[in-house]
Amino acid sequence: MDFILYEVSGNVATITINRERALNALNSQVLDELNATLDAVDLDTVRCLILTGAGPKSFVAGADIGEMSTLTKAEGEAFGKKGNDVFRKLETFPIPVIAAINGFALGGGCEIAMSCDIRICSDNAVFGQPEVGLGITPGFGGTQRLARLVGAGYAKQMIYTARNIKAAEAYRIGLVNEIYSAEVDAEGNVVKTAQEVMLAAAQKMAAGIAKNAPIAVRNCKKAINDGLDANMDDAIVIEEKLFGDCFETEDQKYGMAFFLDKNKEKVKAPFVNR
Ligand code: CO8
Repeated sequence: MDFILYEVSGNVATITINRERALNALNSQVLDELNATLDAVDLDTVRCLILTGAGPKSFVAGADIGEMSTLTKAEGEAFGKKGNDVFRKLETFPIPVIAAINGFALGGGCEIAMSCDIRICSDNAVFGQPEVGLGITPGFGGTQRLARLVGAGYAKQMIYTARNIKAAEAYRIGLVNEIYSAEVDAEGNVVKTAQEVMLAAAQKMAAGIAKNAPIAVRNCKKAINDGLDANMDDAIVIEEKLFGDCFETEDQKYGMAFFLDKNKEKVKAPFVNR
């Protein structure tokens, strides 16, 4: 892999888009490598993924404008499909994915973040869908996911104006869940950068998710995702099936037996993912 780093620590894996000299812009090779990386995740071990970008400046500064600049209509559509297929794989990935956004999240960068389950960012993050300023529409799901996440009004404003927004505004409209700033000592020296603080928070959140019953967590993701696309009557049935699916698993039996056990000295064992 030239442009993707993959690290596993305990039950948490981190995928880093590593094309720093182009601010981690997504070209075809990055998309292919990301696709292959997702296919290779060992779901017996990994229970939560973190997606981030290399360097302190940019998460992903969009699709690669150089590569797109000479595309024909058919090639443009094919490039859009390539991105959409990978992003949809991320969105429907069986385990939760946290986007740890360390700077620019523009165009395809904002779109890939929106394909993740949870978004947190450092205070230098900048979000935007600048495509109409380049003569195209958002093409990796931006028109669809942004409207679903922040409502049609804000989505249309961001997309039509092509105006970038800072972390505080992204937080206000619900595009990110949390913003992290640098840790400074009493003299004002930076002890940890905002990026380091945010990545530590992402690891902590991921570890917190990973210690819960994995089959239940996966079923929650599927219930929320599938239910959002259904009417309430069908959505409730989706939940019922995924709720029922958890019963008779070893983790359900153990989790409930642990609660019911009145022995005060008991220590909770890790869930076994069965
Ligand atoms: N594509 C290719 N290269 C990029 C991109 C990009 N999206 N963004 C940055 N780079 C490169 C620059 O060309 C530059 O390279 P070099 O050093 O070789 O000149 C390097 O990264 C550093 O960038 P800058 O010098 O511009 O850094 P600045 O700090 O001055 O500016 C910005 C940072 C503001 C992020 C600026 O780089 C910028 O505006 N980048 C483009 C952002 C953008 O418009 N993104 C949206 C692209 S369109 C898109 O994502 C559509 C997705 C759907 C596609 C559907 C396909 C059909």
